[in-house]
Amino acid sequence: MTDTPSTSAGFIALIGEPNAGKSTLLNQMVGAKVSIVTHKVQTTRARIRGVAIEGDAQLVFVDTPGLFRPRRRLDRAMVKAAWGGAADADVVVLLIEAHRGLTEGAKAIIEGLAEHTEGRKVALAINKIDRVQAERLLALTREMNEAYPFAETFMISAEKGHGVQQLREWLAGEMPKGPWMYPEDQIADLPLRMIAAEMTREKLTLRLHQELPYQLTVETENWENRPDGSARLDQIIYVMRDGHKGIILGKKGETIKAISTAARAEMEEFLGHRVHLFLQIKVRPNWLEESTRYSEMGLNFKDGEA
Ligand SMILES: Nc1nc2c(ncn2[C@@H]2O[C@H](COP(=O)(O)OP(=O)(O)OP(=O)(O)O)[C@@H](O)[C@H]2O)c(=O)[nH]1
Ligand SMILES: [Mg+2]
Repeated sequence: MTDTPSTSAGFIALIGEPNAGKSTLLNQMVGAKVSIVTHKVQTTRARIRGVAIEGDAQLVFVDTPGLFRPRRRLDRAMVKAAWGGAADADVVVLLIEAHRGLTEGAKAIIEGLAEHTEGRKVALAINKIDRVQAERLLALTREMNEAYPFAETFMISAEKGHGVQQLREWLAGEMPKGPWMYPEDQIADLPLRMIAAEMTREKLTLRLHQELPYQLTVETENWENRPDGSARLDQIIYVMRDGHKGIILGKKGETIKAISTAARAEMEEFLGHRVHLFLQIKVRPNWLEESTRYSEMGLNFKDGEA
């Protein structure tokens, strides 16, 4: 007789430059959209956990904000959260974009790996392989492995799902033996009110131009489940300037209406019931320096100190 458990479970941090496809990969692994995705950089702001099961292994994926050179308090807190995710994980997966290769940003991350991962295995995932010729991948694999001793290299398309199963199986084999950390049917570990706020922020980011998405934040202020099975959600969009409010409202309120409709549809799909969504915009010139805003996002305010 042996009391070695048959199950295993562990944390896998997804790290990489902004836009590498970390959130797309998390959603692909979990099989549901728990982390928002846009074509713009710096979409994810905090660590988001998604749970997947492969055989006897429970894989807890930690999506992190992209790693870049931070300027603002918010940026610094995001980068700190990302490296913190790598430090707490059992295995780290570094994502790079196949068509961009070993960029300056990727080099900077590789320089930080040794310090932040302390002997933990780091796998390389070359993502977006659907965008390049196969020949290029071999050369890139060689170049990357000369830059860092990756435990394994995977070529994937997080969006299309190519190569994702191989990565999953390898990760399952790397998980420490032990009991599962979450119930079998749990796919995300972040409060629903935060997921709902993120959904609205995604729609705002997709529709607004230039710097505006980086100058706003969304919070779910009130969530009321109603007897008829629907829910009323009140959310606040914090912006920095009066002018921003006008842009988000749009002509005759058309922009905010479109954003609200799209966000509500996604919430209803995720929650499986009707949602009444009420959005309010508040001008708060200094929200980037308010600690409450950070805790609402799941970030540490102090991490943003220069
Ligand atoms: N062609 C292609 N596009 C992809 C793939 N994976 C992700 N993308 C796209 O890349 C963009 C960025 O994806 P995200 O998942 O938001 O990237 P991220 O690394 O989480 O970005 P941040 O949160 O900003 O750090 C989106 O437009 C995705 O649709 C892929 O395998 N192929
Ligand atoms: Mg992301």
